[in-house]
Amino acid sequence: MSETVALTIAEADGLARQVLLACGLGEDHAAAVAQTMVAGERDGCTSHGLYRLLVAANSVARGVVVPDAVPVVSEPAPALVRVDGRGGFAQLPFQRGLPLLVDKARRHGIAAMAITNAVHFAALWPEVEAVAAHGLVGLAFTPSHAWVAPEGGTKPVFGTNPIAFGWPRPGRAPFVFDFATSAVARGEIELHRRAGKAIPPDWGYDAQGHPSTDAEAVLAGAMRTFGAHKGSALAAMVELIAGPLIGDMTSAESLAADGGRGGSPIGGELVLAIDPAGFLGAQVDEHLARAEAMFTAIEGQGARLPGARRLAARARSDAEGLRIPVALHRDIMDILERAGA
Ligand code: NDP
Ligand code: PYC
Repeated sequence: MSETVALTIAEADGLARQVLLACGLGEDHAAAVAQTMVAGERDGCTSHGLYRLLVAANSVARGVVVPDAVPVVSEPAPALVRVDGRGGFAQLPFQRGLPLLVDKARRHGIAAMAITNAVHFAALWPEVEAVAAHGLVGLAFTPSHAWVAPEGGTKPVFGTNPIAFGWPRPGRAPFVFDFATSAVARGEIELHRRAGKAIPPDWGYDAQGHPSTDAEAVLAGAMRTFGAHKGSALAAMVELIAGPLIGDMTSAESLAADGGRGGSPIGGELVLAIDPAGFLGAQVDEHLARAEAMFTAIEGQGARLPGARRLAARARSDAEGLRIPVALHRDIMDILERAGA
């Protein structure tokens, strides 16, 4: 018997929307949230793909997220955009704020958007990719829940706090990386737990502060930062610039606000957009062409660019469609059944 279920990308999008609508999301939220989950599945980012339907349904059921929130866009300063997510998922606020962010980056050379009061369950690369699609350099940061110990400690302080970067490349997909500042995304540990698989010993500690290969024990203990003190410093930076700097919660505050409900992180996200033409004017093409030499030097020695695996997975999914584990498909269909849809 096959252990996967085949779906076309259109079927996956339809299923994701149906589930999200059944959970009570408004049409516009369901469309935006489905888009990011299906993009994750399509690009082989399974920890932030259709698995996130289970996570989103849980956040709605536990009252963590406002399913039909109407985001409010404002302009606190000429180069700044603020989008108050009003407690809803972060995807729609991002979509609502993006046109103004792009416009301000073009006008001022650089602009920033703070999304506040939103629930975050997703990968950040779709957002910097969307910024780069406008020919702009993009950076995005968000805290999560306090699950990660600082280097040298064993008790959680930081979130998994991803950093994403997008660089537009003439005539081809942008250069994009996106990683948690923890050794691995928590979603990856959750997938190991679902599959009953051990995790590497350097991903985290059990509740007693001992390195552990038991996914469940690390989820209940503390994750580790990537790159020792360097990841720890970057995680602290994300806490600050996507927390207090924009008037929103730290990961510790987000976990406290969750109050044991087990929902996705609540809080803020900072998105920066830089227009290369701001510094370079008419010489922008010449300098973007120089940047290509760096990519050639990386790939020319057989090293791969971040994003290359994802884009290869995208091409494969576009040609062959998607395959998801039977157990995941069953759990997704269970949500529909429970909702009576
Ligand atoms: P990975 O460690 O899997 O990948 C991180 C980045 O490194 C990707 O851009 C990846 O490119 C690149 N990469 C991986 N291996 C190589 C290699 N050998 N050579 C060059 N580049 C490489 O990601 P994480 O587990 O850290 O994070 C996964 C996702 O989880 C991210 O999308 C992140 O946004 C999300 N997340 C979201 C959070 C939230 O609060 N919303 C919190 C934490 C994580 P490629 O994709 O091509 O492999
Ligand atoms: O995988 O660490 C994670 C995560 C947190 C919020 C969304 N994804």
